[in-house]
Amino acid sequence: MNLTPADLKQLYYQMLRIRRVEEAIARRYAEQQMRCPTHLCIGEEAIAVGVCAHLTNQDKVFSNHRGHGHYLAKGGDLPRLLAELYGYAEGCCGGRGGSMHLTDLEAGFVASTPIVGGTVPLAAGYAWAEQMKKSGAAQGCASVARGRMPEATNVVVIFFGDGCFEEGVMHETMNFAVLKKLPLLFVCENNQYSVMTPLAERQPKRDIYKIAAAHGLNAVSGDGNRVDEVYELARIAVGNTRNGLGPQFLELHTHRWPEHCGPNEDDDLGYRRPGELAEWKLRCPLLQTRQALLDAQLSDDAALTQMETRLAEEIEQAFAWALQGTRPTVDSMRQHLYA
Ligand SMILES: Cc1ncc(C[n+]2csc(CCOP(=O)(O)OP(=O)(O)O)c2C)c(N)n1
Ligand SMILES: [Mg+2]
Repeated sequence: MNLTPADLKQLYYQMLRIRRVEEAIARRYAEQQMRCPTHLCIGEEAIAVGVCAHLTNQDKVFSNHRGHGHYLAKGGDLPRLLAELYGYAEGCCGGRGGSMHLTDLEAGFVASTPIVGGTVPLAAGYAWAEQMKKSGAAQGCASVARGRMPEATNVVVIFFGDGCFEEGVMHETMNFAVLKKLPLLFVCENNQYSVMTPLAERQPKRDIYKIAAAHGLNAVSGDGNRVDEVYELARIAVGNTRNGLGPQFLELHTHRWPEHCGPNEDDDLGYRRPGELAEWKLRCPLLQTRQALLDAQLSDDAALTQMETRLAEEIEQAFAWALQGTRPTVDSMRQHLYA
């Protein structure tokens, strides 16, 4: 393992930050001020954090409808995320997109969209552009002609779910990415469900990562609730991608705790196996990491409480800023439209 004590503490902090932000959104949702559909990632935080820990500011992330964790882990601005949920012009998407259209170009978080699979080919296109820039093709081979060695490739990461893996565009994109040897990392968050339908009712019994491998990707699977495991698998996959070994694929097993869309729990609906949610809660990525930190005496109760206080303050301030937002004006309605 290449994980230092400082890294582990940082990973825990980032996961806790996402968890507390999501919980605060869930609490505030009942006030009826946020009117956009909101898909929370509580229970799945380790994947975004463990992968994004290896990305530079130049690397890019594309995400899906469940994107808050990816956005925050990549360094997206928290107050502007919250303003977006409230539909204010100060939001990261000008208040026009809501929870499922996030962007923070400065942080390298390019886009999330609600159309399942919609961002997958966009990420491939971005990776292709990065590859062309590196080879000099995009500048008419100027850097190659001058004999300059191009720098290591920037990496593009696409996060998506097990349901998305069933979209045709997913397979077209994997095929194209392998063909062109794109610097693209596919991260499948396999939480076993697409809305309320379990994987076993949607696909024959087989491993998702093996299908990716059949497309020619370097593909592995792992425990998406162990941030140390995600971190290690992502370290190798990001390194391979950066060093020109072509597209890589991670299938990470996890579980979403809240309802598919909205701030509540929905275990009473009965689409999960009895006891399934409780089992996953025992495997909480935060609990496991917290225990590891305490067991190895890398942290103590006082330090962890201080972390909580710091985060509570940050989140409260971010909400206070977001709530002072203004509505987009009516005369701006036709801006940013393409026809
Ligand atoms: C093309 C398309 N089909 C259907 C939907 C409705 N829909 C929204 S999220 C979702 C489930 C996606 O499941 P998965 O990719 O596993 O992500 P998860 O919600 O489990 O994180 C569906 C079917 C959609 N938004 N877009
Ligand atoms: Mg799913």
